Amino acid sequence: MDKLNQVLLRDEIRVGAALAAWLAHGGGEGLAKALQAPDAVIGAIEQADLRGMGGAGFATHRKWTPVADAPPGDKYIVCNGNEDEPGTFKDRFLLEHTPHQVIEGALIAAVATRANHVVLYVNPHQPAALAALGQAVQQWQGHPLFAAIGQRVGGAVSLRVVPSSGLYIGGEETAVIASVEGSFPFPRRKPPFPAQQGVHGAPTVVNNTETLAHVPGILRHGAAWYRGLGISGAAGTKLYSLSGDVLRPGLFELPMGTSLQSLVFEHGGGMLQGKEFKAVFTGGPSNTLLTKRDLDVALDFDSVRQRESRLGTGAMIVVSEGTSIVRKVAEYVSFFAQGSCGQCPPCKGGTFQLMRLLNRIDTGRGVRADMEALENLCRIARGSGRCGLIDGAVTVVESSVHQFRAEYEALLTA
Ligand code: L3W
Repeated sequence: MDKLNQVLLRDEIRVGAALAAWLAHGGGEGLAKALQAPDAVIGAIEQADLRGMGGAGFATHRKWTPVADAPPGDKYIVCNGNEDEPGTFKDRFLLEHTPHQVIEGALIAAVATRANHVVLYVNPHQPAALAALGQAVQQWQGHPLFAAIGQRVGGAVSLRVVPSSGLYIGGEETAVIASVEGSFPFPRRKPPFPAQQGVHGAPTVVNNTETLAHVPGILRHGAAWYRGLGISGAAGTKLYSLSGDVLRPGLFELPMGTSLQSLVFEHGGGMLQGKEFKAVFTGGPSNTLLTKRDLDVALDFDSVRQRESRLGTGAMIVVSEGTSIVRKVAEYVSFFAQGSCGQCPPCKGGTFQLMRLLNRIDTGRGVRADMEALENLCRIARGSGRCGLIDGAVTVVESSVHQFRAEYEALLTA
């Protein structure tokens, strides 16, 4: 791996809960700079072109600005560490190995927006992350830099860890807000966006863990430095969770815009012996599949969108020729069906029916009418939920039917 391009995962900053070690390797400098010029922080984040790394790729400064502009009062920064979708394992790594980087990013967001509550929302199925973060929080609370944030914000700042319910849906941002308020993680419709009405109705930034981990480096080294880390106009670096039929699966921090070809065949070591590349489910996995003709695509938000897919969380699940696409899609739709919160009947019933039809076809019990029902269901189910869960399930089904129809047809008995 090209160490020069590693920013988040440098060996020397994988210090676990040791704040002194983080500070000894440049940690804290970004926060100190933010405290010196708090009103310049959001401009730096905009110039850096930092985007949301949890799936949507939404411009981070556009989330921070309305919170900063809101009248004084309670405001929240929530670090979303629920990470529970298949094939994504980046946030857990950050929280376990470099929790101070994430916390410093969240504290810089608090300085920029004058937020007086910082919540680190973590999946309890990741106990090592939870433990590291808990210890790290205690160390920050005793540090003068933390005390200085109170002066900017105009009062005491709370910094706490909130374990999530561990449910997949608890990672959807409005469900995050409900969880932090102590309620069941039911998503709600947007708008209002969290920036307008979040935790207890207060303006709230909900950022993915990786997004916040990029922030200290941007403040420390500058926006131009960060932008320069990317390839062909894409900014910064990205954590790619690579899994499936590759020789070296794992977590890779690479320049944003690295090609799929390079991720799979250079960094991932290529396909397992005797296997041929077939397709990639991108994080996660709720998007249009990438196939052989997409190997040249630059893995950044805009380039992947041009191929009518999405970079998502940066998860890349590689499958080889000989793997049944129908089986894989049935597995993922089953995951979504189990993860549906049940609040919207078309989502709960729709994902269940998609799963049932896919399982019939996959196990050789499907007939042409099942295929028609599957496609009809996709058409009527899209957009029928409060959140994007049903849309993700529909997207992966529709994409697989479009790109691998022959596989479905070959399984039909009549
Ligand atoms: C302020 C405005 N904020 C939009 C914010 C909005 C949100 C972000 C993007 O789905 C994707 C989804 C999953 N003022 C705003 C504004 N915003 N307009 O921008 O919005 P949206 O609705 O596109 O995003 P989303 O609903 O957060 C995120 C994909 O991520 N995904 C999901 C992973 C799920 C988990 C889990 O644990 N449950 O991680 C993975 O790729 O499919 O496409 O923040 O508030 N005018």
